[in-house]
Amino acid sequence: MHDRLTPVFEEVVRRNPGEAEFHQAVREVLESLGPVVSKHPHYADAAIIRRMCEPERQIIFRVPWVDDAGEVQLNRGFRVEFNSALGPYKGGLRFHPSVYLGIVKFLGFEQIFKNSLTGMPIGGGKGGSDFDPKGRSDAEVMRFCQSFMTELYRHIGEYTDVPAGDIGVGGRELGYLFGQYKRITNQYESGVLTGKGLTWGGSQVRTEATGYGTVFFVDEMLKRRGRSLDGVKTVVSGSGNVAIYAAEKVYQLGGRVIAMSDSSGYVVDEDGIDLYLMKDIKEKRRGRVSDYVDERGGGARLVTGGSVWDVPCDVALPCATQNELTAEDAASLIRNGVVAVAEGANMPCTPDAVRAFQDAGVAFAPGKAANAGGVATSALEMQQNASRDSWNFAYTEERLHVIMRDIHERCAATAEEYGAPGNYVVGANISGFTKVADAMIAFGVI
Ligand code: NDP
Ligand code: 2IT
Repeated sequence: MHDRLTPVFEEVVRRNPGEAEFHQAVREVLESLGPVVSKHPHYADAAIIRRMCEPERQIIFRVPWVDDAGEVQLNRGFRVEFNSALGPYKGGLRFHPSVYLGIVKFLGFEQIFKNSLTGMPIGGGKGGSDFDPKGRSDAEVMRFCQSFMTELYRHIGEYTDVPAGDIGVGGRELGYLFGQYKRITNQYESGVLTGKGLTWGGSQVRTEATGYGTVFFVDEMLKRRGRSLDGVKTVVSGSGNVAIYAAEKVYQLGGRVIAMSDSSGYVVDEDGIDLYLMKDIKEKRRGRVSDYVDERGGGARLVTGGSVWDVPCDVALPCATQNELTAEDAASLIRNGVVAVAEGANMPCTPDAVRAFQDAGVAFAPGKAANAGGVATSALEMQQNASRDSWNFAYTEERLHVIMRDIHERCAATAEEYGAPGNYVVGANISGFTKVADAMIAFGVI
């Protein structure tokens, strides 16, 4: 790490004890910024980078709610408003039992650079709760969401902070959240949330955007290497929103998805995962990948224990959660001849896994570039809401495609400019950083 950045990192660790994921995300960015600080030392002045590592505002609140048995349940809610240099805070809400301040801060920090990379006017933020929607009835999820929004509403707004979905927060949750916001404020403020339903202000392609965008990015990386997705064997981890639409776009571009997973195990189907069935199980019935194997029959098999990354493939798309792909997994993917890896999830590869891919010459796309299509399409949703317009699917998808090509181009060109050709991590971090830093410098000390 550059010697002007080491003290910044040490301060982050000291001031944010016990937040391992946040430290990991900050370290990765700071390790990339050496060349930019050497070339343009003013970026290390005026505590710009120190300020960037300190959230502008952090909100933690109590979320009490009543379960179906009439018992009072208690969860903790978070919203970290990290950086508003480029626009209103923007980023999803995650509902998962593992959520604590360190997870929300790592996600919020990543979001600053990701949102900058999209080229859209959006700052960075993230929120969520340790609430676990699994096994809860619709009525319980509704009561939880209403209680969560009863506090959150005073902190958000079209021009202030615009949440969306993430793990455990999809169309159902956003509906309950928007309904409660609308009721409390007595305003139909469409631009306050994104990922809304298509009949109440949502955008075409937002549901598909993160997964589609990730695969558009892979397509660009492969093109650079004179290859395409045609006939390519792909493994996708997870089977949620990002995973399902990454798989769908792989099929549309001629590839085949042979394995997917959830937290209970993974399914291998060498004939190609039947996405119609997987969607029905995951999106409609909220089932498990084991249901897929039971219903699909044929050669599909379920593996519990072990790692989905043991399945040989050409392209690997980690689309579940942070640190799900370790150095050991990277070694087995490399041994099996993987050509490209793109992070559909946020920080799914551990730092030593990333290094292993780069050392082995595997094309590696970091989440803040590869999965930026989701938030970029959220910004397109905000645009449509602001102009009271709604665009069709083909037009919106083309906008997403152009944005992903631009992000790829910007990362590749920046990596080249700073002496790290082909290193998309360096390219994404430097390119995302300079735009935010320039705005912060323009604003003075705030
Ligand atoms: P979903 O809740 O729709 O799906 C999450 C998937 O990951 C599920 O299959 C889930 O399995 C699995 N998973 C979650 N946590 C764990 C865990 N601790 N261990 C093993 N498996 C786990 O979430 P999304 O698809 O929206 O999000 C997936 C990733 O993509 C996250 O990292 C998110 O931050 C990132 N992302 C999402 C965007 C979006 O627009 N939704 C945009 C950009 C990034 P199970 O059901 O068994 O828990
Ligand atoms: O991690 C992410 O970029 C998201 N969960 C999407 C955020 C958004 O505001 O659409």
